Amino acid sequence: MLKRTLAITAVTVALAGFATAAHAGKDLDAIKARGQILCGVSTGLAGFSLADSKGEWTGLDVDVCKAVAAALLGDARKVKFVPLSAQQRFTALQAGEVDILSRNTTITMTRDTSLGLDFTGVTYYDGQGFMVPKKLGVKSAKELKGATVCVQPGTTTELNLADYFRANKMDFKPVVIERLEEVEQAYFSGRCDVYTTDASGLAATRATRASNPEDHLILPEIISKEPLGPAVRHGDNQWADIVRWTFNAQLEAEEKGITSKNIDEMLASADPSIRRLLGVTPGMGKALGVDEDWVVKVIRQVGNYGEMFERNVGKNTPLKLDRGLNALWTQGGLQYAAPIR
Ligand SMILES: N[C@@H](CCC(=O)N[C@@H](CS)C(=O)NCC(=O)O)C(=O)O
Repeated sequence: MLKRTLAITAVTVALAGFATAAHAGKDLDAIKARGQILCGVSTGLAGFSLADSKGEWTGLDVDVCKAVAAALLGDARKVKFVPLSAQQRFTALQAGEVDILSRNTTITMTRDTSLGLDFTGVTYYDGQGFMVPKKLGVKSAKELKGATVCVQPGTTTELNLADYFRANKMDFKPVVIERLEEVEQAYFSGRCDVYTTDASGLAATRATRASNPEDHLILPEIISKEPLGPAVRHGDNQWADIVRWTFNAQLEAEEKGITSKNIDEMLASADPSIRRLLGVTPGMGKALGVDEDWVVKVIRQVGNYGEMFERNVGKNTPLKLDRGLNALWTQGGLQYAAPIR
């Protein structure tokens, strides 16, 4: 019995040593020394990441980085946003120009493996769609044989487009343009019959760039799975953990009914899981290497997942998106956080 206890102690000591080593991640050290997170976002897509005339960024992808800054640095404003095109984004992350990529990026096997990235969760479950001018009279993607299709390079969109037309034995003419504004312009000026991207992107483009949104139809077919989420590069597991658990905490807060409005009352809750999440019962902050009230800072400054969703892309925004797949698992959706314990 004593032997066994000693053996367990030895393992525990070894694990503790390992945990300390993992704490010395170079990316996390650099962020702390800088006092700011470098967050790669898109060049400007309403609802996800868009800068106003004063250079203030808003959007769901923007809030993901703000939440991490609140958890780690105590202040959601300690983020510098770096706009990146689809084609620039992975090299920028690999080269250390940004610490995190939060830019409607689809998790795929090649990106996770060959590109040396780690995706930490799905912040928006999406799928690829098509938009056409109503005057074309097209009602289904199956009628797009021979169409000219506007698409951005370096995206899953470009690959799915080719797969879909091939699988349906249809030919098409791709018009491949790197800059978002230019690809949108090409579509609206009639250079292409069709514009294809993630359905959320179609909603954003139609609502904010069309001279009359009513003139455009988003076709019913969703041709792919596009689980969008933040990514970090390989090499600093603790930094990846902070990004991963900040988002899980925002989901868990929504599940427990904790919002930026009621956070003070919630701090007095007797529910053990709420007390643990909010650090009233300490332990989770220490485990992650951040302050015990990390989730309080996130919720107070950015809100829970539902608040973040509604503020940026929900029913009362130009995008008017339903929660759909992004509802919590308790409401028929896919958003399901691993337990914080
Ligand atoms: N989710 C797809 C597509 C992402 C993507 O780049 N979409 C375009 C069209 S919605 C975009 O965000 N463009 C913004 C930009 O180029 O700054 C991917 O990860 O490849």
